[in-house]
Amino acid sequence: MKMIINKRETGRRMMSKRIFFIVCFLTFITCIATTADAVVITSASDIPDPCVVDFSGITDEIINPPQQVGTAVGEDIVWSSSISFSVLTGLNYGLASNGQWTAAGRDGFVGGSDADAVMRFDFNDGPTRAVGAFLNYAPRDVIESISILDSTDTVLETYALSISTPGGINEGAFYGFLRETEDIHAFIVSGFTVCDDLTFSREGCSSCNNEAPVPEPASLLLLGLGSLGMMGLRKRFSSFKR
Ligand SMILES: [Ca+2]
Repeated sequence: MKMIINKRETGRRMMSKRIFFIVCFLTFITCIATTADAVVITSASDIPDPCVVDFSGITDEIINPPQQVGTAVGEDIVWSSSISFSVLTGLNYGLASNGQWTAAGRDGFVGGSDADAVMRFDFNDGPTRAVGAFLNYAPRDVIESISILDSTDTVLETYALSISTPGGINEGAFYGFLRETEDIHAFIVSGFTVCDDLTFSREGCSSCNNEAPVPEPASLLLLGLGSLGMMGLRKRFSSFKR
């Protein structure tokens, strides 16, 4: 009789330990998923309700930022730069070892024109939850990067770019961010960078194609691991009953 009681007591303790570890594991995963709010995206198709500023219709070179660039999509978007000779251009643009962007091929874009350039796009009609652009740069001894800012100019996320297109013509890569909440007020592009097809999320925008939003990896991971945890818990409860 004593042995049976001891056995039951040991089983109960083991069960409590298992439940404790499973709860700890799920809490840990929830913390990771909550912290990973923004996701770096590498395709314009990852942006829900995309609105695209393609900078087309510029035939010359406009220096002296800031400039209004959102008119074509019915938005107030101001492009500015820390460097006075950054350009909004419809001309050819050399990118050193990464090749060149041409007037005909890219039909207008913006260029930092200096390794220290910090270009920014301010979404003055309201924040967005996703933003990105087609990018390249003339490699210099700096870290070229993209960032997003909230309403107080606090950096929400930043990402170091790595683009290599030796001798390429009009080549580059799309990079941006997707967030769970609509809190991106500005998009920053740093370095001797060029930037075209600024794409952001805006419901009802005139250039939207309303593609279905892509589920975020962090949410999927949480859902998957949560289900696995529940399955394990159920299995252990049923074996304990037996
Ligand atoms: Ca363009």
